[in-house]
Amino acid sequence: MTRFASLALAMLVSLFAGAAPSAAAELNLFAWSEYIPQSVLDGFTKETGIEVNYETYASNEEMLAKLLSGAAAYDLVQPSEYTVEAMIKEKMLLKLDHAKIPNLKNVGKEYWGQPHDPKLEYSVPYMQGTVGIVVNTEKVKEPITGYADVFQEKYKGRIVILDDALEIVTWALASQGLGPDQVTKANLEKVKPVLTKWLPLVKVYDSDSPKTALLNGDVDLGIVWSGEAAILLQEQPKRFKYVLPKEGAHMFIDNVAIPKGAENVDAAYKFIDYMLRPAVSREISKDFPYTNPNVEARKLLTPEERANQASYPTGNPKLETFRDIGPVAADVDKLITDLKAKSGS
Ligand code: N2P
Repeated sequence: MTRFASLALAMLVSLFAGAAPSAAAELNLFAWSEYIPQSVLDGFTKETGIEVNYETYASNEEMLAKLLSGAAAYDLVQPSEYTVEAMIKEKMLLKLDHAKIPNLKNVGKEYWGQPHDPKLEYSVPYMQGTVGIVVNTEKVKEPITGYADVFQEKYKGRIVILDDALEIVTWALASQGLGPDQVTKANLEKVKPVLTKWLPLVKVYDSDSPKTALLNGDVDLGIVWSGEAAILLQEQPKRFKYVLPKEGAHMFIDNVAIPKGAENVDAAYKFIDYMLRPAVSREISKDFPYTNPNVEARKLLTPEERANQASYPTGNPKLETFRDIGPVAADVDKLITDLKAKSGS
């Protein structure tokens, strides 16, 4: 071979060697905001060479709408239990090959047998948590034990809540003795007057980082994700308290799942197994202190982390997961959108 020919051959080889892996080596991840540490994504890329394209959302409904619009193709999404149930029904999720997820064995046995996906055939638990009340005890001296205690006229303009229509509706239902499995059109009419009183009291709607308004002192009370509360308790334990409402609270199980039509299925499996490694899962808990479903990762937490009442509540709180509510979801959304518009938010 001439020197020129061998040079040309070497260039061709390097071109293909460079082109082939980069074409396959990516993962399009669509996940909740404030939920996956950048260090975990970087660690995954460093080890596998797979680039992660990371987009975030702030509600299950937002994720579903984007997926259904077909505006983008994702390889991995992060639905909560009730949305997993809906996506399975709509045949939107790929059936998982457990042989490709050896670290699935680290998931605690209480996460198997759940109604939304009893055999974890379509989804793998990522984090569990609750939706509860945070109180700034320096500013609020009266006892706060439930939703009705939060939404009082005297706290007007001092409240942050999640920007999540279904969560909000279930609080109003609970205040009327109705459970999250009773989201019907008739019951929405029933709680409309309650919500009409409640929503004008709210100062901030924030599902991304509701802890921020509390930390800054912009508000004194909040109804937030437990992991957000756990950070407040960790940073300022004397100032903040986490209360699980006596009427009952949502216990969510957030999962990862591969949507049908995903282009990088192997990369998705690799990520699922990677995030289930005890050390990696432990790293996630450090930044986002939700309830970790990974029993091996839990063993790596510090006693302080395990004692955090927002992450690992003790006692016997009334906690319920949500079920798929079907088409009434659109009514839930409209009710809250309309009431928010009326109350000027
Ligand atoms: C993370 C939100 C987590 C929980 N920012 C919602 N299910």
